[in-house]
Amino acid sequence: MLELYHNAMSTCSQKVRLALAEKGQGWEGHHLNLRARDQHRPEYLKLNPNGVVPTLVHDGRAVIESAVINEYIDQVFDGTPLRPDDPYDRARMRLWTRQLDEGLHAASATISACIAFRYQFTEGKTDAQIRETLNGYIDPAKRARMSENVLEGVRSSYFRAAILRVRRMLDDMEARLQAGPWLAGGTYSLADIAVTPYVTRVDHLQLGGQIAARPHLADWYARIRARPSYDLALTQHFLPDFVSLMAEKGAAHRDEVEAVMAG
Ligand SMILES: N[C@@H](CCC(=O)N[C@@H](CS)C(=O)NCC(=O)O)C(=O)O
Repeated sequence: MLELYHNAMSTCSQKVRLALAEKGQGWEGHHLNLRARDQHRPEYLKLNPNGVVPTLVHDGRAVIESAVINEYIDQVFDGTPLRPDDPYDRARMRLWTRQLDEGLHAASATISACIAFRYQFTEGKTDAQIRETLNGYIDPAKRARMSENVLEGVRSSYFRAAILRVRRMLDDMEARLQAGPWLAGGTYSLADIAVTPYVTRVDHLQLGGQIAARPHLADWYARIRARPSYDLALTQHFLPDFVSLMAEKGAAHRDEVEAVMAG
């Protein structure tokens, strides 16, 4: 039995749903409401002590960390391989997946929170309720970052560096995709899967101009969205409230973000 503890709009969950869709693997879902802090409930912390989604439970055994989960999925389930055979290409694939845990995921989360998601934490909430939610983050670095991002929005001291980090991802992808259709080797791989949610987030935040300005990236993104896995793993799970909040607030802040991107 295969169970996935996930969240519809979480980038890390999207990565894992993509890998499962590419493998044609069915799963039973347990949806966690991150704003209601389901991820911090004691029963969930037994599965994932980091208090984050996703968690894959395969025949009763939990696997955590989306990059680790995706390699596990590729090893355990039949279907088209998602890791290149060639050791050099596989190393390059891991460089793409690894950078998410080395700042890129945090940068994307910062931009999303500063521009849009902060309103989900603050609207209709008392100061005490907002504090309680922010104090709930288990990782102290994340707690500090999210507190400032939610309270200060685009004035957060984390905002500018986060935009520049995401710009670097877009530039790195454009440079790599000039040499071939996929990020690591000659075939679609976990590298392409890993960054798909983050490029989608750029798009949702009304920064699609940054994708269009990079022709190889734009072509890759069109091919990625045409894959059945994108519909199954992402589009079918998009929450209209989240998408419209990102569209509204993203448009309001677009000039500001574009100015940092251009700087
Ligand atoms: N390195 C982890 C990061 C997981 C992560 O940060 N998940 C986010 C959603 S994308 C989450 O659960 N956030 C809620 C929280 O931190 O309380 C992974 O790749 O699985």
